[in-house]
Order: sequence, then structure tokens, then C-alpha cells
Amino acid sequence: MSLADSAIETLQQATELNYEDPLRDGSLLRFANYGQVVMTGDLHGNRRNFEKLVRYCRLESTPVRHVLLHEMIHSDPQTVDWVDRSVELLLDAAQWKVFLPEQVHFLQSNHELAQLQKHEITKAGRLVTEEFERGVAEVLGDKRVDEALEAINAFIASFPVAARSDNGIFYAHSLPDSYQLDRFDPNCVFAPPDRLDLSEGGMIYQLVWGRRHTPELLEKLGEAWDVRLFIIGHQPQEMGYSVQHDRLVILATDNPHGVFLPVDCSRQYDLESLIQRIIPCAGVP
Ligand SMILES: [Mn+2]
Repeated sequence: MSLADSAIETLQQATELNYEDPLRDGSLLRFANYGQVVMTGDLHGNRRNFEKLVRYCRLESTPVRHVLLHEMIHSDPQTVDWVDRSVELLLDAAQWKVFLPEQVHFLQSNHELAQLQKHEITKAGRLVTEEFERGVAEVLGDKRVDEALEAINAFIASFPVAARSDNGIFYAHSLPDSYQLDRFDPNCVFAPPDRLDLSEGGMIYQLVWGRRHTPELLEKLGEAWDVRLFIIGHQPQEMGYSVQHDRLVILATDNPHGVFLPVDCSRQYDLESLIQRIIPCAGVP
């Protein structure tokens, strides 16, 4: 079996498992009031931090622990002859899902959505979706590249949009912009993925692309989703994380200061006690 053959098979299995996830309510994952959820920030192909996350989580021996992954693809150029090999991280993550389907989960993000929709994102003048495709051909070979890209798209389309734990915490790649306050329907997360409006300007598009979050927006969303605190990624964090408006934590897992955040679902948190739980990847052996 070639690398492409096994990659396509893994992606197809992971796609099925995403749809069958028993925690799913439409496109929302609901975590109960026990166990742990490890929230990450953007990974953007950072395999070093991903491997640390895998080592920290020890999911095989910690069955009550879950992990949420998002924005795994589209890495930044390292050298002149650089190729975006972030598909390798995506495949590692899909494989992790296949091994431990009840504990590994994904959330929709704007880079993955852009790849699915061939929506051209430029990062410093580069077309990241095309660079990703070139990387897929390099990593998996040219022979089945179209089928591999198709399997990647189906995998991305199967992602839930957000998660919620019973102790009042909401997890997503981002939240809508505050100027969408009156137009955004918080109930969109309850729709099944095949009925989601992922198109430009659609509800999920707004949720994964938004950046300006005001106290009013968080108040409205908190009420609609019955949560007090939010953990997201999306906005680059050179020092690993930041906090906004006393209830929003923004994580990044894609740089040397990258972090992740294990949340005990049986525990009530305020912002201070939540950020004390943040773990730097650099601290994981
Ligand atoms: Mn993003």
C-alpha cells in the first residue's frame, strides 16, 4: 500500500468517525460535567508542538481526556526552497482520530475552510491554498493527488464547528466580528454540517473569520450558548496566549511559545483560575 493509499483510507475513516461522534449535537460537541478537554490554538503545521501535545495527552491511558484540534494546515515558509508540508500534521491528526475516535475531535477553522472552498488566502503575498496542494503532491506523490485532495476536503467538511462543556465554557476557532452582532444567529452551531452555510458571509464563515470581539458580543453569545468563558485561537499570539474582556482566552500552539489548555469539566472556573491551567508546549518533555 502506498503512502497515498493509506492517507486516503485514514482520511475517509476519520471523516466517518467525525459524523458518528456521539458527543455531536448538530455541529456542536457537548462535553459532560466530568473528564477533561484539552483546548489548543492554531497549529499551522507545527509538528513539534503537536507531538508534545500528543505526549502530554496520553489519551490511551487517560480515557476521560478529550482533545480539540483546529487550524492544523498552512504553515509559514522556513527556507527558500520551502514546501508547505502541513498535510503531514493533518494526516497525523486524522490517524489520532482513527486510533482514539471518542477522544480526538476537530473544530472548523478559516484556513481549513479556505482549503475546502479554494478561497484564496494570501499570507505575505503567497497563495496558501495552492502551496498546500503542492505540498500534498510532494508528500503523497502525484499519482493519487486528486483523490487525496478530495478526501482532505471531505474530512474538513465533516468537522464540527464548536464545543461546549457543562461548566460554562465555549470552544471554537474564533467568534464572529462584533459588527455582525445583530446578524449572527447563535443557533447556527446546532445545524448538521451538510446544512451549514459555509459560504463567504455565511454564519460559519463569520464565526471562523471574526476578529473584533466586544463585551456586548460576548454577553449575547454567552447568553445564547449558556456559557461564561470562551477559549479560541485564530489571532496570532507571540507569547502563547492573551485574554480579553475578562472572559475570552485566545491561544496559539504554532510557535515556540505555543500553549494548550486542559479544562477539568467538573470544575467551575473564573478567568484567573482558567489561565493558571495554561501549559506551554516548551514545558512538555
Ligand atoms: Mn484562523
